[in-house]
Amino acid sequence: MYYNAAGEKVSRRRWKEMYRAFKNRQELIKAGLDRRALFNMGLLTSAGLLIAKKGLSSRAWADWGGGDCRYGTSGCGNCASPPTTPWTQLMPIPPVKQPIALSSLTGPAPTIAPNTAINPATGIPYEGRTRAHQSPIGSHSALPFPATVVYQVVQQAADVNVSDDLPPQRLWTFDGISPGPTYVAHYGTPILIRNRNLLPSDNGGFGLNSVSTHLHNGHTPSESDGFPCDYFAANQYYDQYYPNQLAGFLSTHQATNGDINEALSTLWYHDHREGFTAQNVYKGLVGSYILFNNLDTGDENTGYHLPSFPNYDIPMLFADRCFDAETGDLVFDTFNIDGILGDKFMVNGVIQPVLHVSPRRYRFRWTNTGPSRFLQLYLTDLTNRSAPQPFWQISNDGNLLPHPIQVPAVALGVAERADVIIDFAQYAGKTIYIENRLNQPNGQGGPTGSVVSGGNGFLMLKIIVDQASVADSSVAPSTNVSFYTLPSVSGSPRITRSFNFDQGRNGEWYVNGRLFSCNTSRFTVQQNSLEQWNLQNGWGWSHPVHVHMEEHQVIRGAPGLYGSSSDDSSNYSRWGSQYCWSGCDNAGESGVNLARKDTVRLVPRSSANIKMRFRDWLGRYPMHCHNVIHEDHSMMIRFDIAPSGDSNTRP
Ligand SMILES: [Cu+2]
Repeated sequence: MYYNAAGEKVSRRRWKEMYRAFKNRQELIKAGLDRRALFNMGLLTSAGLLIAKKGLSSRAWADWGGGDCRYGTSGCGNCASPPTTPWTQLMPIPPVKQPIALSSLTGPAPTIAPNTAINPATGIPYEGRTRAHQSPIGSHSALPFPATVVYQVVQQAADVNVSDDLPPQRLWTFDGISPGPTYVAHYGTPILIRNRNLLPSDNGGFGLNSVSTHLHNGHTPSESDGFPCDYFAANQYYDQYYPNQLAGFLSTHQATNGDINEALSTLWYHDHREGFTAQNVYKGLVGSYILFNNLDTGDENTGYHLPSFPNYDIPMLFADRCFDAETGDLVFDTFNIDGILGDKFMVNGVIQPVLHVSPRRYRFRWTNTGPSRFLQLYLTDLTNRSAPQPFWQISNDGNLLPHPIQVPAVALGVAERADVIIDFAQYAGKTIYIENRLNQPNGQGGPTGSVVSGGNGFLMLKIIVDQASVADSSVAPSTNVSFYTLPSVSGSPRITRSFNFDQGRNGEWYVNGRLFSCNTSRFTVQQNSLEQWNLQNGWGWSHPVHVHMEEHQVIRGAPGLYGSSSDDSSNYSRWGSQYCWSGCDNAGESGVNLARKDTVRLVPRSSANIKMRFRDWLGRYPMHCHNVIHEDHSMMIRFDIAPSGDSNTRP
């Protein structure tokens, strides 16, 4: 049986045509032809679209969906990966990254200014950094240099097993694994990571071995942020300094040590190379970064009493991917600039794995790593599919909510996160699945806004509650628990700016009608000021919009859960009516999304207004769509933070 992306049966002949188009495109990609070469050959339009010729239509692959992961009446991806048997591998839990002695770093000792001395072994500068670590790093007691905790991570190709039914995949990894190791950091303890690029020039079809690692949600100085244009070459290193300080710690109008209500918990890191973020992330360059403090401690006997790390506090990175129908190799379509939807679902790097748990509370840190698919995650009991299985959401993005909220599901655009508490005591001896029920049939639109009923979506993780009963000292989220309060963003902004996220005639993605350029700063934010940004979306797609460096609060236009099905009868906001209308409050889903965010979902024909303060660090940062395909083509805008700002209201 053969299907297209609409879930319609197609003939074997048509399927073969689609496969041939796909192979032709892969041949071009593997030939290493860049966009300029393809353009010169007359195969690309100026906007970067592959022209319809010899089966190379930009839609040819996008038309192709189906395969064994069909659900409901929709196809599920831009590909037809080989069949894989689910639940044969355990869910990997990436190891915690271990610090090393400063003297154990490969190469010269870290320096405040970039080490541009020529490495005699390579003939190029040791370090790829171009700007010094900014003041007061090295001159402030809280910011010693080098940091007292030092890591070294190596970006390298490695053969990784993602399924027993597929050949080993040659991925790009941190330390040989994808996802990479988990950093466990603590507020008040700055760290330095020497990031070594040993990626090969042979990319096996896609990816560029020039990288910039971004710590997503980090309150990070610009030169360590992983700004997309701060990429560095193979055989260089880049020292990144993460202060791990509360936002406001250098500000004149905050407490000396920063605002505790700005504390972060769940961050993640990923490649952010300008123009190649999608390829490099798709190829494996992602990982988790957790921040603890004396309230969110990682020990359920102290602080907020959240389940202890690492036994009962587990990061889960979700991703979808396409594999070649015949060879089983991971494939990427560089000619698809709408968004790539895979038909295989991975958790922590393995397709449909299994997790065994004890009958007690767990904290799961859910991250949607994309590249393009939106998720709405439910718990499903396949023996009682229509029964709601509510759980507790305690954070969104990197932030604990003011208090836990019981939810039927969590919606996550690319890069959005949610920490949830699930009490498996109620499921002792049973099997529960994490299921994505959000309908997103193909790469030419965002989610439809509808969800399918329980058991008819994609089962991503099988959780078997068969481990021994153990003590549970963690707090029950139902018992009047509270976390940080929301920092104030009341007051008049110094300036209100407007941004339009839309698509040009040739399929390119814009912010305010202009493409991203590394060297063009489109506006200047004044340090220690409050800004309001009004984000307006176009018609056709949903965009998860991410702002670097500072978090925001959504003051209008927070989207909630998508759709409504028989097991979601609550008054959550729905597709097309995503505003927080009167009556929604902090107890509801809209309240979840009115809390602190670093990524706001724009749904079609909607807008969202956000407010934020810019503190502590200066320099260049981007705002961009986190559908990484859109970001690369090139829905991103650079802004700079400086002692005095500009008055550009529509940059
Ligand atoms: Cu987008």
